[in-house]
Amino acid sequence: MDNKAIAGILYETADLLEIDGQDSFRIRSYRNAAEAIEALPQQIADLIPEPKKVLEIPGIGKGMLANLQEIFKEGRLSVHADLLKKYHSSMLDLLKIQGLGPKTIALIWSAYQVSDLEGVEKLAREGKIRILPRMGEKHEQKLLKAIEDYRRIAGRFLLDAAESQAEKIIEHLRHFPGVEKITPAGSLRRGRETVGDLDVLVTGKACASDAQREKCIEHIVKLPGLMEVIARGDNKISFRVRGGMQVDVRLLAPNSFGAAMQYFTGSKAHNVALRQRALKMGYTLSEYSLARLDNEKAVAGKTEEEIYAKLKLDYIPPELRENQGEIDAAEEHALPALIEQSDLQGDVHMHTVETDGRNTIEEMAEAAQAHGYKYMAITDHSKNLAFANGLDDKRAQEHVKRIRKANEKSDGIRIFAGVEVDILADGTLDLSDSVLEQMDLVIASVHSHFNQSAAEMTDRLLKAVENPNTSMIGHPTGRLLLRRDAYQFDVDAVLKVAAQRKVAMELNAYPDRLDLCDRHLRLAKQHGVKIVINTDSHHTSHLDKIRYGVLQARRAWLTKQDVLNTLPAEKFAKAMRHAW
Ligand code: DGT
Ligand code: CA
Ligand code: CA
Ligand code: ZN
Repeated sequence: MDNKAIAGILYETADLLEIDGQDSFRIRSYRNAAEAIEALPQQIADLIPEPKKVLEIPGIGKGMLANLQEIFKEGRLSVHADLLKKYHSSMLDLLKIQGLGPKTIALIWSAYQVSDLEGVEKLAREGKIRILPRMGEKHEQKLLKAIEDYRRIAGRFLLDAAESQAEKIIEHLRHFPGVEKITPAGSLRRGRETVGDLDVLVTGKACASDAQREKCIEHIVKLPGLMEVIARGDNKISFRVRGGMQVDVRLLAPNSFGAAMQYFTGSKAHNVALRQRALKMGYTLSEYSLARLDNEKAVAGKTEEEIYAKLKLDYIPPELRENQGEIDAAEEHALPALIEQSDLQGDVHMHTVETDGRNTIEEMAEAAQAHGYKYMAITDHSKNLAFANGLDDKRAQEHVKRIRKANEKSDGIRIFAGVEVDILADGTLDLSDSVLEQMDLVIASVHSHFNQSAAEMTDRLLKAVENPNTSMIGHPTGRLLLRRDAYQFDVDAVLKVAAQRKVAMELNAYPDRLDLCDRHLRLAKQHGVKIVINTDSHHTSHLDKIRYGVLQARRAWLTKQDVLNTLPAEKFAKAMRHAW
């Protein structure tokens, strides 16, 4: 057992002791030991034969030494096993719910002998939590909300985290002899806003025989950061990496690589619909091939393209594979020409050192130019965002002058002067109209009072949309992925007025926002509202994040025509003044 596993047992024991109502000194001793062992440079297993050395580790006394000896001798810790018998391992999941501490869990246990998430949720829905001592209806509602949040968030990761993990795996495998292709599949390839587990497909000679795959898997196990192997088969390995992400790697023969790509890219709903179509046409579609039903002969499998073609469909880009009408559209040759990153001519939401950015106007301009953009905009914060050192009227005007000067000096990129102005609680904007009028573009954003009622928030946003200086609404729903829900408002009503007023909606590409989301973007398009894809960069390195925005735009079926910052500079400037 490695240090990580030992620490895990000790942490769990501490949690279970707490649920059991044991004294805090004892609980603390398990946590301290777990922390010490986690941080140890050498393996505790190597020290066990020399108990003196173990006792030298700060946080480990005689009692804990005995525990460790027991773990190594018996492969288990009896305190831990007994507690798990008394309660249930599902109790440990309950601890991850916000607002559910060991005391409450113990209380629920003693009243109902319930220890799992579903059970607690059921009790709360039946009103059985509120009647417990020190509880109440409000507490119960909060608990239900926390369970819901936990379900949605638990075990999911932001797109950029999944992508960088995929890159590490690619880097690790790239030079392994016989590996020819390594490709992420699953939700990452579809560009979903968050990723559950990471699916990676590998092919080449290294995957041709059992013996070769075995060797390749041996190499994969040495991936830096791999914490725990979950399952290992002859053409698949699942493991967990530091930070908790699960990765499924599959090794595939080259002649079925396309079928595997198609299958493991998903989505499940798309695959089910596609398989039904195949059956109707006399084929069977699997992760190995598209084959004839009558004689089982494979007719396609090497590439995805040939599979879709055999099914008499245009090629369906991964971002559209959600069973949202893409199969019918592909049959009718009616798939949209999805926007591409190279269509974008500028990025028009970025901050500088004048407020909470890390770089100067000139540095941001240089970076944007290196990105190949024809134009950009500096859009610093307004004064309501005090912690960001937001601009008041006077500073905003001085800043505009600086931006204009930088624009005159710059060669090859046009720098628009803009601002990201706060939409105050009452819907008015945080800078004077006379100042806003001097800007080339105004992004109006909500950064405060997120808890207004849906009706208030709708009015607030409508008022901002109706301000003649507003060019677009920034990160329109305010959500922070895996952290904070969108504020509540009537999206339809706001989009309707935005279409009339020709006010654009931002697609904030930052991977923890992706706001508007794919669903709302599609709705915006139906309403005739145009989109601007921005990074909201606070550093030159953030400009790269634009690709996550492009992915979401593609998932929403958007084309170049739906996105204003594909326009040349002059036309774009007019669009920011409600002329598109
Ligand atoms: P995630 O991991 O929750 O972000 O979402 P996915 O889409 O990556 O889902 P995952 O990892 O469970 O499976 C990867 C792909 O494999 C999925 O998109 C479609 C395919 N797949 C998995 N299970 C099934 C299944 O039971 N039936 C079919 N048709 N396809 C499946
Ligand atoms: Ca997955
Ligand atoms: Ca998976
Ligand atoms: Zn903002």
